[in-house]
Amino acid sequence: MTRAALALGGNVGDVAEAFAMALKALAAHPDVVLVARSSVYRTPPWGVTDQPDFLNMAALVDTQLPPRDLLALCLSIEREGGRVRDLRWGPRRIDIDVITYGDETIDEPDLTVPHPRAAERAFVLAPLAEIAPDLELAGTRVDALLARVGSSGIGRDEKADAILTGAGF
Ligand code: A4P
Ligand code: MG
Repeated sequence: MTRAALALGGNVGDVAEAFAMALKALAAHPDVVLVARSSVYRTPPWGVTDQPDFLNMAALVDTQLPPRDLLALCLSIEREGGRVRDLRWGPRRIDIDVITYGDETIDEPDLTVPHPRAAERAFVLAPLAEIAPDLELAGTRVDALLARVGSSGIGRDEKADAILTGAGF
């Protein structure tokens, strides 16, 4: 079993419901154990800033799936979540990124792990610091990276969180 960190985000439609659906799909997979989930955070849009706030969260899974199969699972869950791929960094209902896969470094055309932009993104680091503060990205702990980038404008979304709790997560 390998422990992997996943980051979930979305800003279109009922994102909390999409998160619940995604956690359910992960937990239901025979080769995936859902170990932990963070709270849900409301975050200002990064990249393309002229779009609605995002909801973001993180999850830890233990899995027997090789990294590419874990990515394929995440992408298939994204598709079920109603995501339409169009504008890079643009609006979407749900996006699932593989942030780490054990301590493996993967550099392939369609899979880069650790996720190359995670270390500079508070919307990834804040949820991750809640459930895995000692996880390291490029040799630096997630909580230290979060302290570096700051978390202004980011707060927990109690209503979205309650939807996940209500769904049994
Ligand atoms: N890919 C390669 N490595 C990975 C990995 N480690 N995890 C490939 C997931 N996917 C990986 O992804 C395109 C391809 O990247 C995938 O098919 C996979 O083969 P994508 O999700 O379509 O690309 P993207 O999401 O448009 O671009 P990028 O740079 O991955 O953006 P992010 O990181 O997904 O950012 N602001 C806030 N506040 N919160 C957000 O969640 N998200 C984005 C999108 C922008 N701004 C945001 C947020
Ligand atoms: Mg992505």
